[in-house]
Amino acid sequence: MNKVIVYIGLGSNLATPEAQIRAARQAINALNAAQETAFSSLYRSPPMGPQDQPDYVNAVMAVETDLSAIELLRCLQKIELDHGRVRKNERWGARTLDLDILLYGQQVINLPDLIVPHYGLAKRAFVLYPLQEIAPSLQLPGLGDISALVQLCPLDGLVRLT
Ligand code: A4P
Ligand code: MG
Repeated sequence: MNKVIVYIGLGSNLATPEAQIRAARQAINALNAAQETAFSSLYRSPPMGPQDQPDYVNAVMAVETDLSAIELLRCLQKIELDHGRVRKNERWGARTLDLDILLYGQQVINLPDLIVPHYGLAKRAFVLYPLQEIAPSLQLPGLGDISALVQLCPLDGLVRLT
């Protein structure tokens, strides 16, 4: 099967977020079927959604994989659960680990369980800025140039961590 470059958004705002992001990176690399090709800096930002929760730490990772998009989603969901993620009913509530498939090659996917490009991608500073850091000339299917999207997106308090 052909290899595809996939961009994964990582986010955490509980239980030492930086450590959660690092552990998730290791767990993704431990999947035999996915090899890291790039990893952004870590970024901190105030919560989007309910404000009574801690700041988030986010990053974006590129991997090369021959897993299908759904197979990869199942692997990422298992990693979320292995890292103490508890799914609650509250939308956008605090979480130890959130792994989103941002882009799967140039494919547009509309399945009940999987929408790619990720629906929030074009409006979220905590996704666009780290994505641009590792893929400065990326074209997003249906959305255009990464640099044009970044220009339209205010930082909203996003800070790059060293
Ligand atoms: N799903 C559909 N498409 C995808 C995709 N491309 N990647 C489905 C991953 N999952 C996808 O996800 C809900 C369902 O989305 C899954 O069952 C999957 O089949 P979830 O992780 O259970 O729920 P969620 O993450 O709480 O919901 P949602 O709406 O995806 O939340 P978001 O959009 O991930 O936002 N503020 C800051 N500063 N930084 C953050 O990272 N994150 C969130 C969560 C809120 N506020 C934030 C941040
Ligand atoms: Mg999610």
